[in-house]
Amino acid sequence: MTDSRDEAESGPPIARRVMFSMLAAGAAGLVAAPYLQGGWEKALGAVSQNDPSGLTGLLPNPSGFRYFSVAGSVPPKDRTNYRLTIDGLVDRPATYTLDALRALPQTRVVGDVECTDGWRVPNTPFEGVLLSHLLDAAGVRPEAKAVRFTCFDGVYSESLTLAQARRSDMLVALKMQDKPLSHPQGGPVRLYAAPMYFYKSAKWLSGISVTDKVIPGYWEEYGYDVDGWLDGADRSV
Ligand SMILES: Nc1nc2c(c(=O)[nH]1)N[C@H]1C(S)=C(S)[C@@H](COP(=O)(O)O)O[C@H]1N2
Ligand SMILES: [Mo]
Repeated sequence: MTDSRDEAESGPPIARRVMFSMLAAGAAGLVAAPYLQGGWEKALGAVSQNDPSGLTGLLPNPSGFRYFSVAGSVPPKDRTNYRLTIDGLVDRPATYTLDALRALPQTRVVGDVECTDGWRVPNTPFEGVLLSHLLDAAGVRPEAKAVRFTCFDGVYSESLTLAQARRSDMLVALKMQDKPLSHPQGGPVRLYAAPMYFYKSAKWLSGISVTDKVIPGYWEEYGYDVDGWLDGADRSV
């Protein structure tokens, strides 16, 4: 897998062509999503000598979760260097350390984890700070309409309308299944948008910016629904 990442960054044109065709596959729609399951590293692994079948990236680990990242590698962050910034259309922009987030009231949300390609881990408990709490603390201005999320992988982004963001099941999560979120799971802090497909739940969350309109996120540029409600979700906001 490490070999394939090196190829992607610096390697021969063939690797770049493969990457580009993966991108085109993603653009073709949700049907192609399982192929992209493992992110670029594992998608490229599909043509590597280590794993000619590419299947390792498609198999769930024993917990039922699958690792997904559109970034080749993401430098881990911990309580010494993690920061979450809230800015944009707010009266009081703020930057939180991990300790500062841990010191705020913690809320538990239990929901189904499910992405567009059908993998599912039901009744998964997450814990963290309500997104609405951070928005209220920052003082959202009247003209604000939406929230944009950015990540310290430097690539991924997501969005919610302000009304969606204020729901009581939208969490800035610090824990999953009663344990601190690990780095592969998007820790130390990720979004958990419980009523929506898991692609809405941005991993490695580093920025929350209040905006005057919805700015489509990473996968939404490739056709994923901006309003990524799960089937059967209570859509009232
Ligand atoms: N930063 C970042 N967040 C992300 C993604 C990503 O590639 N990068 N993938 C999304 C998708 S499509 C899914 S299914 C989940 C996967 O989370 P997991 O790796 O913890 O299972 O994260 C979502 N959030
Ligand atoms: Mo996903």
